[in-house]
Amino acid sequence: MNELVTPVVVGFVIGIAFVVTFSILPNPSAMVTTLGESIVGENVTQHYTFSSPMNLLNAYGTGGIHITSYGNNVYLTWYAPVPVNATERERGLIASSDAFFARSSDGGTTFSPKISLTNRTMVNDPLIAADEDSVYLLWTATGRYEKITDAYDDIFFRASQDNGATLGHIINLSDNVGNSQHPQIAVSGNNVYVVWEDYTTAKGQILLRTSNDRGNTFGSLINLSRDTESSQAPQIAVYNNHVYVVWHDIEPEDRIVFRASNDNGATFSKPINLRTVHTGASCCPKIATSSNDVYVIWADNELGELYSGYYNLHFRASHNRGITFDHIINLSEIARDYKIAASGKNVYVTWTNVLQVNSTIENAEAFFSRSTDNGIRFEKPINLSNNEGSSGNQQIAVSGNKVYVAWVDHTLGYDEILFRGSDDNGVSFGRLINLSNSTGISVDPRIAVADEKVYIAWVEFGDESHNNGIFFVRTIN
Ligand SMILES: [Ca+2]
Ligand SMILES: [Ca+2]
Ligand SMILES: [Ca+2]
Repeated sequence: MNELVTPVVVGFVIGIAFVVTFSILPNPSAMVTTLGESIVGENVTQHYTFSSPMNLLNAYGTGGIHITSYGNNVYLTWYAPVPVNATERERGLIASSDAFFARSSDGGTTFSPKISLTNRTMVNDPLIAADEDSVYLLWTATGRYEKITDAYDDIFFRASQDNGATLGHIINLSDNVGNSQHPQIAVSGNNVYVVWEDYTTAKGQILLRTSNDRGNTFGSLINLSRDTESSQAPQIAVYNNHVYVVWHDIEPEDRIVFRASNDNGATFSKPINLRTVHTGASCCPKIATSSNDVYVIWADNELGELYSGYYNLHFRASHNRGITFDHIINLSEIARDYKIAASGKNVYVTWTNVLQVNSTIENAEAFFSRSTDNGIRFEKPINLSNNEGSSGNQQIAVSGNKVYVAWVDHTLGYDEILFRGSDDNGVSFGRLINLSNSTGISVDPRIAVADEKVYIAWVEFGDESHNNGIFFVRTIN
């Protein structure tokens, strides 16, 4: 689901990677004031200053970027098209892609050259997580195959124990006949959890593998779903030894299914269906946890399908580690593209509120709402964007009392990455900041936070103002 409000080039373009020397080009004259006349929830005492955008990779067709940070280290992964080699051509492949990794050990001032993560083909969905000196990388690619017609996706994993300086061997976590897709990763101490949807049987299954030694070895497969039901879109959250997994069952009816483990993923509770209505469609849960509390949001359209993009954003909280959940809170009736984060007793949700101007034009807005009582009540939402163009694809990051939201905005007539930060737990936000300032298409923002620093990366489809690439900014004092 997760529709973007912006055009995105999808697929593998057999690319010509232009090698261009790095440069910061002058910004076009995009005045911040044209992005929103009335800044809602503005607190002018809050200032955020970012470095000029740095192009980490002058290349076309990159996507799927993810960023994370720990201490002074910043880690980035993405996929990009690569030429088909002789073996692949022999096997019937006409396009291929690889996953890449780059790191900074100086707070995002400089980055290492990119390295290829795999010799597999058709790489997709790279993900990254970091904890202390460990870095975990995950991606989807073709498993063993003779001809592309008998190729199936598997989930691959690779760890570093030295801040990304060297990477360990590649582990194929699924290694089965049938597509293994849409992985998610969560980390707590020495424990690493990888969950994905798997089509080894006719129906989608939610599979989990756990490592208790920082990704050196993994335990056996656990099937969290039931063979008779088709399941997809798993999400995972961990807190100490508690592991929470939620997913979407599409058969025999739409359900949002939750299971909890209190023993580092060794055993799981019985499935709970969080969805209490039994008509219409639902989709795409997101999960967050803090201490004993677990929070889940998802899309619900009791009246029909979700194609319209108009649906309820439903929320439920558990205060006892997922044993029971409070009743449903309806956060919005015109939401899409939602995210959730938690810190202490606070829960933060951001989503796109869809406001249709006419049949072809919509003005979507980036909304934000918070709860300060573990999700029992939510405050009146703040319209973070409050401007005339489409605003959406928000990302949120939280650190202590800081809340950061970035999104894609089309108000200027081209896509820009906008940012607002809060240093008072989301009570108020500083001014809008245009991070990209380019007439080219700027999409897919990703935020990482560590040691009071904010790092944001996005994909740029360049024009005369900027080159193509993955662009990166960091907060500076
Ligand atoms: Ca597979
Ligand atoms: Ca807007
Ligand atoms: Ca732009």
